[in-house]
Parts: sequence; structure tokens; C-alpha cells
Amino acid sequence: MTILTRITRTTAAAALAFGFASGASALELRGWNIHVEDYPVSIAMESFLAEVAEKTGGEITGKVYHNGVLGSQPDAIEQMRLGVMDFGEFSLGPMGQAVPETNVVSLPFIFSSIPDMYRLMDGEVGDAIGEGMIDKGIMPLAWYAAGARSFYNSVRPINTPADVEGLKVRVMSNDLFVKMIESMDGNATPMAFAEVYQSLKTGVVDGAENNPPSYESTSHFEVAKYYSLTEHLIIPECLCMSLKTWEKMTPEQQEIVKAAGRASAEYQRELWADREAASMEIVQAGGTVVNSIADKAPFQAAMTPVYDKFLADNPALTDLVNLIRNAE
Ligand code: BDP
Repeated sequence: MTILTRITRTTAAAALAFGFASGASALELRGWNIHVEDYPVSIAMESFLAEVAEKTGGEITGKVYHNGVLGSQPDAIEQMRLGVMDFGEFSLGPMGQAVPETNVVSLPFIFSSIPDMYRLMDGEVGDAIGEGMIDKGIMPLAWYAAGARSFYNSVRPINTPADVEGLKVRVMSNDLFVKMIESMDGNATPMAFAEVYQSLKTGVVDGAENNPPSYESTSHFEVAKYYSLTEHLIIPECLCMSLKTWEKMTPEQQEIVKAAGRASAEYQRELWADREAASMEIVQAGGTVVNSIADKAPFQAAMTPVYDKFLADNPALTDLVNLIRNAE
């Protein structure tokens, strides 16, 4: 038997086993994920792939690479745009450098609450941001939860913006977050997620900011014990696919993938609520000193320069910003 006949026979056998429509080619997707395997995002991504494989009768399968082993988030976003990475789950924070529209959700205190964020993302605001992503080669499938981000550091509890003064704070890679820290006279250091633990431990930075599950799952709480619930950023996340991969699919497959994405987001949002509560318990049991912020108004007021600069630099996004700010 020649190699060619062997390959043809194997493919035909696989096609029979999975009941492919003749002529449809199989796709095997590579998925990027930064989180540990038991994280809500990770579990939901696996359920997404399982549903896609099942509903396409095995035509579309894949693998999620957890723990950021396929590289940093900004790099992975670029790779997805190029079609080297098929799909991934990304914070819209670092996506701002590639897709300007996503920056509106990285503005501090832009959403008045998490339910508001869901409602707006599942409607007009999400659609507008999604169009911006498609323009840049990224197909959004669904919006995942990431709660609210708060500051933690190893020096002191933060109660007012003045407490941030002089602190070296790690931020995600986006100029907006640098400006956010500078507006409180802190020193911002953009840095990859994977480097934060060591940098906190060795004092390269004094602190960082994140939601409870990330603060806990990375063990950052072990090296930065003051967690101050400023909840200054509510940044949604996206399960999304390279447009190049998307375009390889039939319309039926695209529909299956979209529906599986949405179902996985519902699941992820449920898992998220449980994990947030569990993470808060773990960090407190581990010695974290948590303080809530009675009055967030001074923090909101400190963000005026961030908004002023953003709107001056991006006048075309004014309407989108106002759509969120004026939402009832
Ligand atoms: C987590 C996000 C993840 C980011 C990370 C960070 O889920 O996508 O990479 O924060 O701070 O909450 O870099």
C-alpha cells in the first residue's frame, strides 16, 4: 500500500467513524489560556471544546493549552489575529493595544456594577466592541466573567488614592493602566502575568491589582497581603476565535461554535461566582488583610485625567463611552 492510499484509507475510516459529511475537512483547534486548570475560565473552555466536538460529530476538535504555556497574552492576541492560534480566552484589558474599541471597558469605574456590565456587554456595547474586534481579525464568541479588580500590595492597606502614592504597581500591558496608576502618583510597571509572583516576592514591584480568583490562584496573596477592595476595573473577558479559523468553517459549524461559546459563558459565569467566594476564603485563611472602601468617590475623582486623555486621543469612541456611562 502506498503512503497516499494509506492516508486516504485512514481519513476515510475517520470520516466514517465520525459520520462526516463527505468533503468536509476536519479542524483541530489550538486554544490559548493563561489560567490554571481548575479556574472557571479553564473549565468553561474545556466544556466549549467538548460541545463543539460533540455537535460537529468530531469534525472540529481541539486542545486548550492552560497556564499560559503558549506565551504571554499580548503575543497570543497577535498570534490569533494572524491565525497561528485558533482561539483563546482573553481579558479585554491587554486587547486594547490591538483593538481600540475594547479600551472603553478598561476605563476605571466605567461600569456601575457587574450586572450592568453583563447587560451592556450582552447588548449594544458588546456588539460595538465585537465589530471592532472583527475588523482586527478576531471573532468574539461570548463574554466571560472576571469580576472586579482591586489593589493588593505588601506595604500598606489602600483606603484613599493618596495611599497609592509612591507604590510600584504592576499593571496589564495597556497605556491606560499606566495612566490610571500615575493619576494617583504611583509608579506603574506593565508586566506579563506570569512574572508578577516573582516580582512581588523580590520587591521589583510592591503590588498589583486583580480579582479574587486571580489573586488567589497565582498565590500572589502569599507575597502581597494587603487586599483593598477598590473594585476600580470591571473588565469583561472574551472567548474568541481567529477570523482566519472562523472562515474555514461552514455556516453550520459556525453556528455550533457560536452556540457552544454562549453556553460555555453561562456556565463560566456560574462557576465564577462560586470561585470568587472560595478565593476570598482562601486568601483570608492565608493571612490576607482585606479592607473594603467605604467611599469610592475619591478614587473615581482621581481618574479624571485618565478619561480626559482617553477622550482627547480617541474622539471617535466618545459615543461608546457615553453609552456606558449614561446607561440606566
Ligand atoms: C486576570 C485575567 C487574565 C490577565 C490577568 C492579568 O483573567 O486574562 O492576564 O488578570 O492581570 O484576571 O494579567
